[in-house]
Amino acid sequence: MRTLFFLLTALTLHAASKPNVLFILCDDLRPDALGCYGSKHVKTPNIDRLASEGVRFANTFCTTSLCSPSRASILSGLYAHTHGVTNNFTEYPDSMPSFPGLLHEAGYATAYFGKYHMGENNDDPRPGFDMFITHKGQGSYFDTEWNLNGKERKVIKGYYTTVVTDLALDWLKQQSTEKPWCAFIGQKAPHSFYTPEEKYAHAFDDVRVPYPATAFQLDDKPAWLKQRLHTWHGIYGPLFEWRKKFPDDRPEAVKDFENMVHGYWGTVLSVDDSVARVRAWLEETKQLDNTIIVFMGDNGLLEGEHGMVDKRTAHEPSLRIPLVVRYPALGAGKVIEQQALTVDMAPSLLELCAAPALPKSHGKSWAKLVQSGDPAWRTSWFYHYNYEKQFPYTPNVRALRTDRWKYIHYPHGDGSADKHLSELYDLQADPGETKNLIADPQLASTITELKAELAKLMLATGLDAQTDKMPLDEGVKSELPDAKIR
Ligand SMILES: [Ca+2]
Repeated sequence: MRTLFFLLTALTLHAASKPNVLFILCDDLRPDALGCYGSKHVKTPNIDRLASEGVRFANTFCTTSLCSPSRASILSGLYAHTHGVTNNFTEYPDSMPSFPGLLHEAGYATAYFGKYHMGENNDDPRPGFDMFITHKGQGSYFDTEWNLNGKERKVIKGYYTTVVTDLALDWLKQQSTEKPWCAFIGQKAPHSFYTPEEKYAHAFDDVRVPYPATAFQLDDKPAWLKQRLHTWHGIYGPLFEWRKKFPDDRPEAVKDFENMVHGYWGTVLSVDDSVARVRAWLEETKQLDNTIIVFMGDNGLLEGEHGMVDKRTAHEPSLRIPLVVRYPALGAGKVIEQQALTVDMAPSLLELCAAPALPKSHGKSWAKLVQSGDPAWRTSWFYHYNYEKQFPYTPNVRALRTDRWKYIHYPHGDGSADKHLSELYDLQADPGETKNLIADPQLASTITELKAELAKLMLATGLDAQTDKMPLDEGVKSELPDAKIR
């Protein structure tokens, strides 16, 4: 009898110990737009609290700095060339395993609310989710038209960040405490075009925002950076409509840039309010400590650095994403300095949920790294991005980032020699990437080693000179992208 009692208790504990997963995925969020990553101006006490009660990854990166490819890497644990979502117009393949799909098979209730953005014009429910509420394309900060799990399409009045939180809470409140759940809140914020809630529209009026110093230090950089200055992705361009007449390189036109950054920050304040609401609900329902709360961005964002806005390049602001995980089993108040990647998310969450692993993953679970340290953790990784005809402002990019060095080169796309200057930065001495060391003769052997490491890491994911396909680089162009896909 006593044995049976212990057995039943153990089984009950085991069932109860399956954690829930609340995955809050922001869009184009820079770490430094959060208090816990050092923002002087943007107050995010609720996100900061997740960090102080959990784990803050200080050095997390996307492997492709573009919405859809990066989102697919988060779900699949794979680089873009393997999951196949190499641009913003490709659907996540139905047959491709994903961590929410595997959690669903393992008995989780699964749901997605908000911006999904794989398959530009498809707002239908996707396989692997019991509930799926999204919209076409980017959605709108106000009055988005939602597809409610394939049953109904309707405009819900109000601010996106509030509405998506309402939708998620409605579903969460219907879930049984007997069955674990995995829910995504896909925030639109702070993606362009940055429109804060009215109450936050003037939150930063007193903060002056100059162009970063690096915008004026382009002489040792490849020439395409200067060519980009006046385009859609340069600081003298339209700035996501914050500048009405462009290009404008007059010093006083920095006011448009400042207004743009204020707008971006303003949208983040509403995300912090959303985090407060879901956290309060988890606390009320006594699920807070049995829920893995992930707060993450999908890709980085340039905000004037090197004269650029938006993303795609291999420079630090384009690569860096915030990652905060609150789950008591991982410990509290920890800061992880090692380099973590988007492709680590799926294997990590599957391990923490004791679910079957992905059949294939380019990432690695950081559970051990966080809990007890992992001497075998990576010290280098590679980044890649393919030139887009729709956004002709960034060349093909292949780059290596080690704990100390970053090497970037720009293949032409037809196997011929590179036509753009490469870049080399000593990130320890120069974290802002102000001095391109590629021509330093004393570093010739270092460059040789870095090239070899890049080739080795790429080969480990199946990429070599023959298999690494990419479009032909047609150069930086001045025309604006199609209005429908901006
Ligand atoms: Ca994005």
